[in-house]
Amino acid sequence: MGHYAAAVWDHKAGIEITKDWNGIDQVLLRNPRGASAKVSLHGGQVVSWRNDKGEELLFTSNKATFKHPKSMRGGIQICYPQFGDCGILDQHGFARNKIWVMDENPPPLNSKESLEKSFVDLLLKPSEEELKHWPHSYELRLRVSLTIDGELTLTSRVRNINGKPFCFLFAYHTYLSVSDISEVRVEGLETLDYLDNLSKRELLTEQCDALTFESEMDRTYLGSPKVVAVLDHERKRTYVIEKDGLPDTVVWNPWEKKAKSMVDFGDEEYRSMLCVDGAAIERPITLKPGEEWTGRLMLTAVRSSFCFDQLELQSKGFF
Ligand code: TA6
Repeated sequence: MGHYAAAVWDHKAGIEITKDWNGIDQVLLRNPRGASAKVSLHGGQVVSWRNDKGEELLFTSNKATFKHPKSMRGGIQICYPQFGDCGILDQHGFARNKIWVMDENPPPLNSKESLEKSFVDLLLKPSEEELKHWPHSYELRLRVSLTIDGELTLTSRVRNINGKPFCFLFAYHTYLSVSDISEVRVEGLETLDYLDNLSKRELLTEQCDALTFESEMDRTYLGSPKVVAVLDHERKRTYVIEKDGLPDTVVWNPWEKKAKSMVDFGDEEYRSMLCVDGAAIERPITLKPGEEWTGRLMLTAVRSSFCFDQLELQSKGFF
């Protein structure tokens, strides 16, 4: 492991390459305080995010299948160029089922990004064979970074490599680990319109101040704010989800009946997870030749169950 300098550490210093059970590379990012994140070249999937106490913050099913091309049930999956099963491709698109490559010489962090980061760039480009199924010339670059404070950032850049214009949907399918779903509430989505995926995407309006969970939920909140908070009262932990370029938020818990119907998901595991996905799915994104889109997700785990107002003020630097 490389040397950590007082002010800034070389982004390569906090990086370790390992192989998973199928011999596929995984990249482990560490920060000097003991936090870590692991991303697999299978699907560009973040398979682990741990805080400085080594606590795992993402959910992974105990019954997950680790067999290419199916993505592991859990972590943070890259859903591209489709979300859901409404298009011509597999459910949630092909990106999460492909083997990506690591960019050995990524462009440096830009001035807006903190220098105190360990990061890795993964790339996905279409093969000749794949172009037959989805004939669009794109490059998808995923930068996964971990700050000195243990904040996990995923930045995806989709570029149209001078092919004909194409459009796509995108989501970070994020499985958060929670103590028990009955202890969880989500703040930041009140008064928004949402599509209820359990009733043919009926358009409804959120009436509650905070989301709580007593049954299956599968909703796409439209035009959601930059900051959404997931509060776990039992663990006194709050996940702060900040989004750029991702106007929608998907909230999903399968609950008991659907949990039992999924072979790669334990019957009771719905109690210890919640999906809250930063997404761009209501309106497809269109890229003309040479154009680029960026979607950024920043995840922080805060040690206390702040109320949302405090989090919003904190995220704006009021204290
Ligand atoms: O999170 C929304 C959703 O589309 C749900 O409807 C459910 O299908 C979930 O994604 C999981 O999808 P997957 O293909 O990973 O089983």
